Amino acid sequence: METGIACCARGAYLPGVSQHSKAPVSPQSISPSCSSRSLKSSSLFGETLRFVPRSSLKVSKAKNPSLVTRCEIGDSLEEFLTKATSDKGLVRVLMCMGEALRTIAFKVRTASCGGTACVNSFGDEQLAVDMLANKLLFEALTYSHFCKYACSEEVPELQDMGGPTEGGFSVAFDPLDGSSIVDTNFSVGTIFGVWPGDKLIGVTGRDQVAAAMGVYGPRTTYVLALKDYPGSHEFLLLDEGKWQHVKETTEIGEGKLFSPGNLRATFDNVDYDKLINYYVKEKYTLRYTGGMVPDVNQIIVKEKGVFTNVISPSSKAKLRLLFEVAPLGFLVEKAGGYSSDGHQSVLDKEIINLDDRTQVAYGSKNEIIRFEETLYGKSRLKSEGVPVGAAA
Ligand code: AFP
Repeated sequence: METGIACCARGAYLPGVSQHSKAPVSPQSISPSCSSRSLKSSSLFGETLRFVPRSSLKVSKAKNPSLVTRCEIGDSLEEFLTKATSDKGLVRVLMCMGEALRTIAFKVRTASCGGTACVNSFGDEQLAVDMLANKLLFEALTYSHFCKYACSEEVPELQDMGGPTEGGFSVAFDPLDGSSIVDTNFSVGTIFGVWPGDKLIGVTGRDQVAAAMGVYGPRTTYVLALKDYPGSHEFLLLDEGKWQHVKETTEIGEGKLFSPGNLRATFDNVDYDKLINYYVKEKYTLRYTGGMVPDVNQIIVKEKGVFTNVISPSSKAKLRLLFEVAPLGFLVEKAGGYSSDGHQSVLDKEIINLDDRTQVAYGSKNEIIRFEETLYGKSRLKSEGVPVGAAA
């Protein structure tokens, strides 16, 4: 652990690398301790890529004043987590998931694609890359020793991971969202939510203690948020295998950027059709890949925009509340944005079945008001003022 060094005393230079790791990491290399390995500085670009101007350093205020509150851009994942929460079990779960994400990123990058599947072609075990991601995440959670139950979109049944109920966590994940677009080389990602104790049923997204996504694109990032710490935080995977804190988002502003999922529903949902026409008439910029992780991540990174995935009588809900919608809702709301199923925040929806599905929108406040008003004539977020609905 890189503790004992006051990060505020570091000045403009980002922390020296003291952990060693070699990417790629084989599945077996997620060690039981999940300890970080030591690293050498990047031999190709040296230290220059890790230089950040003083002006970009930020100081965050945690709600709990007993926590150290000076998390800085440039912190390693471990430094950030140990400052952001005093819960060592949660730190361990998130560190172990970081190890798995790093391995998955490599497996996605090197998968052979043909026909209907993308397959990991290295090592003795040849697995479809989404199944390999699934396996790596279950392994990471077992090794964390703080996960009671885990459950994935691929295996939607609670698996006992051996961790404690008291002081432990239950984790739901989508191992590789967008697996059908790996071959086209679009960005894909892993999504997960962390709940306290042993329950993933009868809980809501608001009960999460943390949520995160791994984004496998031109850059590999780990975006996470903690219940008791402000903001959503982006960590970049450096070439030496270390996660470095590169961005904090605490506000989502207004801006004309739209990401319209399940567009086929506009055929028999006139209100969704109206909403889409509004975006077009108002000359919004279209940014949609069909991968929910990059499509929602852009709202957090660009700090503006809206993502919609709306249903119709002939086009039913596809997105799963537990594995995708609630964890991403947590990340967007912690970043200062809003979420909605048309009537309420997706974080207030009770998870009744592991496989529950829902329509959803994420975005800035006005975008979510517009979404609710256009689809259902009113918005819970609106007290007064000028209507923003497409029907206005
Ligand atoms: P896959 O994992 O099957 O590729 O699905 C990805 C996804 O669940 C989500 O990432 C997208 O937002 C959504 O599907 C897009 O679905 P449609 O292409 O059916 O609109």
